[in-house]
Parts: sequence; structure tokens; C-alpha cells
Amino acid sequence: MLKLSSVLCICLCLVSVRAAPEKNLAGSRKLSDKEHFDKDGKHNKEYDHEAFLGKEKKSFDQLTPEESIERLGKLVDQIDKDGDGKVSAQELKDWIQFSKTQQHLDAAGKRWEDTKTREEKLVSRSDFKGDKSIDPMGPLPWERYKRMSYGPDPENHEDSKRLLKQMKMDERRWKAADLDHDGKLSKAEFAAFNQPWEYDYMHVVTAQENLEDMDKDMDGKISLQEYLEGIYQKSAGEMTEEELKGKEADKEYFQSERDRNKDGFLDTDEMKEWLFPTSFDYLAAEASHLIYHADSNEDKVLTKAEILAKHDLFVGSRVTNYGKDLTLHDEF
Ligand SMILES: [Ca+2]
Ligand SMILES: [Ca+2]
Ligand SMILES: [Ca+2]
Ligand SMILES: [Ca+2]
Repeated sequence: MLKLSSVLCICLCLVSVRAAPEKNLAGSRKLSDKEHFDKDGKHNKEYDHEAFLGKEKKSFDQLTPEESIERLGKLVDQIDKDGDGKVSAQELKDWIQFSKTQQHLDAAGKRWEDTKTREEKLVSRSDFKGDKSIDPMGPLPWERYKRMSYGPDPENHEDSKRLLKQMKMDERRWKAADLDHDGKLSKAEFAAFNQPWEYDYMHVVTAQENLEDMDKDMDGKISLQEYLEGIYQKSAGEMTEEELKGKEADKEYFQSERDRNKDGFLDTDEMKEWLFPTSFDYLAAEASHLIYHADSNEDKVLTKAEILAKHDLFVGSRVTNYGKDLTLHDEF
């Protein structure tokens, strides 16, 4: 017999699956590169580990289970901001936001350093024309980024059509990220250029990019047919019965949810809502998901003991990482 908790779990899973976009659009907001649930609704712990630990996930994955639990205990003390011995949904949400920000800044810092090294190499080349001075901390001019990404002569490249299209998109994104409009990107502006989903003011340009990617007849909007082709990418003859059923459901979803103004097409605003749904808070959803699965006495807050008892939900370790689960806890 199904326990009530299992039923609720299935319901929560379905909510999460439905709230996710039908297609992984480039640059949508997310807490991990991994999917939280696969198409059959099977739960993936790696998603939670990355959401909870951010850039620390890798180091946790190297620890023995004992070390991992010990470090998790110390983290819980940090997460419990008001020190009342309980982790509330808000404290957990704040923590996930903090981890995500740290992870983002870390990646942005590495990207910036790498790009500045490439800039130095570029200006030192004998065939580099123009200003050869370089400010190691200073902003990066578009012309130099363009040269580094597309070479000296993209117009005459054998793949010039694709390159020029990509370059035009990059230039538009560059301008959107360039908040002080000096044609150069500072370290902070460059972070927004590379990870636009982290910045609200970049969401429109990300929506435009995704729209253009799906807009095969280039009329500036997504028809139902373009939407379905974007998701399924194969003809009706090649699809299984299950896929055909899914396609029918997605057609209804397009009409009832995606096409908000009911004109039969998706415009940039509707695409933006698809990518960055205002009605869905990823951080709060993840916090409730973690609390739901660890809250043994169902008082809606987590004690350190509750978290440690479900450590494999929150953090990985060397053993679980190699698939030899500790089998101390319920599988999802
Ligand atoms: Ca607390
Ligand atoms: Ca600038
Ligand atoms: Ca179109
Ligand atoms: Ca519409």
C-alpha cells in the first residue's frame, strides 16, 4: 500500500516536473546543470547537492562519509543564522541563494582571469594592429573580445554565415551587459555577459536569443509548429506513441499557458516568462523539497539531527559518489 508520504512525494515530483520548461532552453535560471527529475519522475540527488553546496560540492564528493557528515554539521551551524537550533525554510532558502551566488562569482572570476590572459596574448602578437596597451584589471573592449572569439577576418571564414550570426548575437548581449555604455565590459559586466540568467536586466536579451533560435521562418515570433518542432525535433513518423501523446499535451500547454495573450504565437515577453517564470521561485521550491524529505517530526523546520540523518540528501561523499550507497536511508 502506498503511504501518504509517498503519495505526497509523487505529487511534489509532478509539480516540479510540470514547472520545468518542456525544453532546456539555453540560459534559463537553474540551481544545477543537472535535471532534478528525469522524464519518468525519478529523483536525482546530484541536483540537490549542487543546489545546497554550490562550488563546495566537488570537495564534499571527495570526502569519506564520516568527514562529509562532520562538515555538514558545521555547515548547519552556519545556516542556522539566528542560532535557535533549527533551520527554517527562510534560512535554508537564504543559504541556497548564498551558495549559488558564491558559485557564480567563483566561475565569473575564473572566466575573467582567463579572458584577461588571452587579451594579453592577443595584444603581444606581431600581427595585432592598434592600441597594444593593457590594463590587467581594466575593462575589456568589444573589438578585442570579438577578435579573440571570431579571429581577424570572420567575414571571409569558410563558416562565415554562422559565425557572423553568432557574432551579432554576442554584440547585442555585450551591449545589454555594458551598463555604463563605454563599449567595454568591466569584470562585473563581463559576469553578466557570460551568465545572463543570474541578472534580471539580461533576461530580455536571453529571451530574444532563444526566440531567434526557435524562430525558423524568422517572422520574429514562435508559432505552435515552431514550438513543437523545437521540443521534439523529429517528424510524427519517427515518434513513439508516448511521444505523440506528450506532443498533444505540449500543444495544449502552449495554448493554455505559454501563449499568455492568446494570439497564437510566443513573443519575447512570453519567451521570457517561459525561461524565468515569475510565478515559480526555484530557491523556495528547493528549500521546501529538502525540508519535506528531512523533516521527520513534520514541524516544518529542521534540526541538525534531522539534517544529519538525511545527509545523503544534502551532500555527497566518496562512497555514495561511487554508487555504493550507504543504504541507511530510504531511496526516493
Ligand atoms: Ca534558525
Ligand atoms: Ca562598460
Ligand atoms: Ca516564427
Ligand atoms: Ca502570444
